[in-house]
Amino acid sequence: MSFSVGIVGLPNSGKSTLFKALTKKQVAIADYPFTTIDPNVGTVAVPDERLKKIAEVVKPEKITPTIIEFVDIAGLVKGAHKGEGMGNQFLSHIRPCDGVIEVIRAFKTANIREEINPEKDIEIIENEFLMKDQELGDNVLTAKPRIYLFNIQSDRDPDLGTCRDPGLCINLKDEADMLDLSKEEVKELGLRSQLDQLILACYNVLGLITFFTIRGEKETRSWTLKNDSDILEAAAKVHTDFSEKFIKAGVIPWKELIEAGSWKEAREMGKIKLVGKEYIVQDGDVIEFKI
Ligand SMILES: Nc1nc2c(ncn2[C@@H]2O[C@H](COP(=O)(O)OP(=O)(O)O)[C@@H](O)[C@H]2O)c(=O)[nH]1
Ligand SMILES: [Mg+2]
Repeated sequence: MSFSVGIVGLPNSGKSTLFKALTKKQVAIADYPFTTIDPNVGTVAVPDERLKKIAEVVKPEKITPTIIEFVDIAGLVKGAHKGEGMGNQFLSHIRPCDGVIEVIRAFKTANIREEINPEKDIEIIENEFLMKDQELGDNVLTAKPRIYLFNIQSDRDPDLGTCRDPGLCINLKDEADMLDLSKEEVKELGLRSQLDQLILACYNVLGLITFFTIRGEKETRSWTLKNDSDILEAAAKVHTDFSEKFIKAGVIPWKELIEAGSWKEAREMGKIKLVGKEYIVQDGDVIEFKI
């Protein structure tokens, strides 16, 4: 199971623009056979320099990045909790998500004449969450970790307020336009995508960490885990056999592996720590399960 982030916001805030830009990063579905094939769900590779650096040392045939899912959730309007617009349908789409990105319109267009008011838009969204939670007597929606994405225009209007924390100011139109340009053109125009930063911000706000596995020279892979998980939970991510028949695991921080130059050398230098099932996995651990 991968972690998922719902993209919510009022109509025309830029949700689908963001979704389209993010899913350009879509990875081959074959590696993730359990991913649902749904046009509103996109599987996105989590950018990680560490994976690249480990692969430079290990030289595997295949590098597989861990993923995070984004869901384009349409239909949030004022009164959705009472059934306005797509009403309850949209709220049920948010429920299974681990967190949400609130896309807030902070750009002007000729065809959108209403006043732009990011703070008011946030209030409407949060109020819909709150009303729904109160109605159902739980706190499912208001308790979701969130990121505020202020969809700004290049010549940012200072009256539109500053971004909220945790959040980012991104020009989604630029992000979408960048998709049609070559790498060289993007560089020439001095553009810089902030999508990687957004993906990592989601990772942080959801309290996720990454660990790595090396399968000989076959495959080097990154995996996502909740912060504070023990090694059995990490093992279960990789293979049920690894958790059910777990005996111990060899663990080394990714940087030490790079410094050693190879797994073999790291072992000879005594850098690979043998751990039992109580071990709490640390962000950046490279793990070899022994069964
Ligand atoms: N000027 C400008 N227009 C945008 C921006 N983001 C989205 N739009 C436009 O706003 C409209 C709605 O965008 P869309 O992503 O479909 O919004 P959604 O309803 O939230 O899914 C489209 O016509 C987009 O081209 C932006 O950053 N700047
Ligand atoms: Mg849309």
